[in-house]
Amino acid sequence: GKEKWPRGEEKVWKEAMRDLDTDVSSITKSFVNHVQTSLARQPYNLDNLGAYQAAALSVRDNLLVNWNETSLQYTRKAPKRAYYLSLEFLMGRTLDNALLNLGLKDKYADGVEQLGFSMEDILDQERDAALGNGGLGRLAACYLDSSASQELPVWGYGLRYKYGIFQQLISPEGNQLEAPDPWLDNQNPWELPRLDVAYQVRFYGHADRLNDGTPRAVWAGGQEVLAVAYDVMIPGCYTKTTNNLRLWESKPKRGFDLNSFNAGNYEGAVESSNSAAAITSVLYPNDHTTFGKELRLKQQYFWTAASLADIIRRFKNIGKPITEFPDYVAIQLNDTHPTLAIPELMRILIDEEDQPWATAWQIVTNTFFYTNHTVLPEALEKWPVPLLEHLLPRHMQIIYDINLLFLQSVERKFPGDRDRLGRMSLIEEGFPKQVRMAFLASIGSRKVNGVAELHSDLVKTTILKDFVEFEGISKFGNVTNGITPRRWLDQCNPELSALISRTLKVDKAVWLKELTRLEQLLPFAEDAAFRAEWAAIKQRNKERLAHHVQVTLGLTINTNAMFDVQIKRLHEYKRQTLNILGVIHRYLTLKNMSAAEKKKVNPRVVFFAGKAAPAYYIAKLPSPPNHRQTIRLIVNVARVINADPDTKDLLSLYFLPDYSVSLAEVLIPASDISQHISTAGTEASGTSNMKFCLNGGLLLGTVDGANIEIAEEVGESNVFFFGHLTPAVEDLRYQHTYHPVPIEEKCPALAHVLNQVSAGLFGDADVYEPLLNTIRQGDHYLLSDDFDSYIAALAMVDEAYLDRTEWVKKSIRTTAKMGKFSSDRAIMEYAESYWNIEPLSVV
Ligand code: OX2
Repeated sequence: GKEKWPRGEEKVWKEAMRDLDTDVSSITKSFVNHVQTSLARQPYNLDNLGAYQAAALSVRDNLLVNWNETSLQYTRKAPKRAYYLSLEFLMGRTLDNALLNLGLKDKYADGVEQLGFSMEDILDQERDAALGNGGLGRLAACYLDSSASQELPVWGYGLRYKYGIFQQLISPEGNQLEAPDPWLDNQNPWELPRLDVAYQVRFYGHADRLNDGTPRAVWAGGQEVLAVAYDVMIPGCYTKTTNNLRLWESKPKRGFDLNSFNAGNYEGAVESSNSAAAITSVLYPNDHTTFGKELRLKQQYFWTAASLADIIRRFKNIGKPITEFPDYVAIQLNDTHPTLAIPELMRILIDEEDQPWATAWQIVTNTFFYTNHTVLPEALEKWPVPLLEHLLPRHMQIIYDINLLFLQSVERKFPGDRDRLGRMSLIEEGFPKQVRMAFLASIGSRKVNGVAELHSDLVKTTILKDFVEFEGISKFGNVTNGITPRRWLDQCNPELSALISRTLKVDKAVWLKELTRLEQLLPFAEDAAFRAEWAAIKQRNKERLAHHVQVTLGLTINTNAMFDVQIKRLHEYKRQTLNILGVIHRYLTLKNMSAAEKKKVNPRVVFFAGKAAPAYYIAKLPSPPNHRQTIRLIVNVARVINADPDTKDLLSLYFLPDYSVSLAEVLIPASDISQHISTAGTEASGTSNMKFCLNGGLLLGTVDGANIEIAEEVGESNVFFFGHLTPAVEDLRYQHTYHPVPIEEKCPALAHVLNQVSAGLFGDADVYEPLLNTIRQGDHYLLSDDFDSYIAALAMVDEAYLDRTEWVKKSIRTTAKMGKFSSDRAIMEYAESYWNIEPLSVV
């Protein structure tokens, strides 16, 4: 039946509520209107930043109309929804992406030009939203884009950090310096404060079991803080669907803590308001490391508690019994960071909804899904029991109860197997005892997945082996990661996108959402004219990068060289050190060449970018890793090599500071070859490998993570693989420990390179000794085992690049076969095989 219009005259409302007009003159009107009213400025004093703000506010109006309509449809149709809980969303810039997804970029460009601005300058004013460390956070951002583009009812939940990932500065000596990232300093047009959406979150206090025959307890006292919602609009590509990313900000419950204020304790009152605000003040720069820091645990609980309260309130509006919760709600845990959601939902169901334990556990284990992103032991979260007991006493009780019942059921299946009970317990014995979050996430979830085939196999056979044996293999799956082709092709490489649309004779609106259509490019690899266009675009992207480096760093780059790129967080397992030692090897080789030999050498420019863990941070580790020395070595090798007249035309090296999503958008389309050279079995997936290949860059890598699946798609002849395979790694490490062979014997080429560094060829000899010694002794990441095959692979890359026709063919074939790696495919796998949700179209 027809619903009754809620208030006033329907006609008047409806006429005013039309979608916004999007012809160029309406766009300039809206832009100028924001200049005059929202910004209160004049054409006389409007700079690029003001123009960016006006354009953003105007685009945001369009997003809000769609966002509202989408929310209304979700409320009306009450479909099952999925929620993506991630402590990190590495969004980057929004304006360009929003314009492209709305299909309005050309019109806005036209409009702002008429008003005397250039679109490029305007886009360049935006600061990155850098609320993440690396791959895990960027994956979350790609999944939001794909969810909206595939019209799936998916919301993200995260934290609104006042400061994102630190800004990286490099001192003249090559030291990394860190500065705060005040990204919210100039108003953020992409968020909508929802001061009316707020929840109280409790910490500390005491939990008393009722012992009335129910499992209930009362948790009281302690500190209460307020979680306030900020909503970020997530537009789908060529669809009205505009989803929501809800970020929580912490606030004191009252402006002051009145108790202490009344007692005359002014300082204490201010202190407690500070501590509430501190919860969401800064993103932890952890990438693959965990620390038992109270503030981090507070962040995790604050965020999961607020998100669950919000999800439950929305569910209750549907009016269904709580036992039907999993029919309407799926919650994806992005790594173990939100695992406290499991005991928190138990607490709500038992203490507040008065459900029996078994019913509550049934609801919980049908609601959550857990994605593991690493098997590195140092990255697996564990929280000290005393800290949990202090901060979250009720949750600690619940975790003990879950553990007891769980171990009883393990004992029933494997009677008398005490070792197994010890291995599988949620509580690791020791001083202090610790809660193993990956185990809690696994047993509390409906399904568990890894992020690439190899990684998912490793999860099943190593860290969660006992759980597979106990719960059955069908609970454990794989969803290979993906990337959004909107940002990582259409937006960052507009010329290539246009060439693809022309060649496929189909609008990008189609192929960007059906990326396997790129396969139709395959025959064009044989077309010389097409190859010429393809190569010319790569060349212009290299010039665009060179221009960027010229403008930002004042350095001149040889764009006739091969561009060789490694950009990612600095980490021992990612082996940036292998790369720089390879560069030194190349340098030493060039130095020994005759002029005639040099003539045959292809010039190469090597780029590095990436952040290392901050100094104060790694100082707390038992054995600090050497990322920072690696940066220092790269910078100092660059200083020597780039100034050496014997070699500088053939080899140069750059460390680009402050790696970010925006910098990646310039670097990736410019790369001829990129390096993904982790020790086999350590990089769960990698996602930048997919971005480079989608943009026609070739891959030099180990047989690891998603590299393997990329090679399966594009063909092994189009990638450069080297190094030992995963099954060999364990044996090799055993050899290193129990039968060490001196590096001079084992790998003379590497020994020579190390000795040159030790001898001071790049200055500061003693600074690098600890770094070099990790390779000479122990060599946990197997540089000495892989160095020779790495050098051989680099030579094969050189060789292949000499035949430019064949190289361009490889490049085209690579792009053509990357369809699988669209995050649309990945998100549909989650939707269908995990969450059981369906697209809902908003018209
Ligand atoms: C990263 C993994 O290291 C990387 O291989 C993967 O592609 C990415 O997550 C997205 O799945 N923190 N970051 C990661 O794992 C952890 C833990």
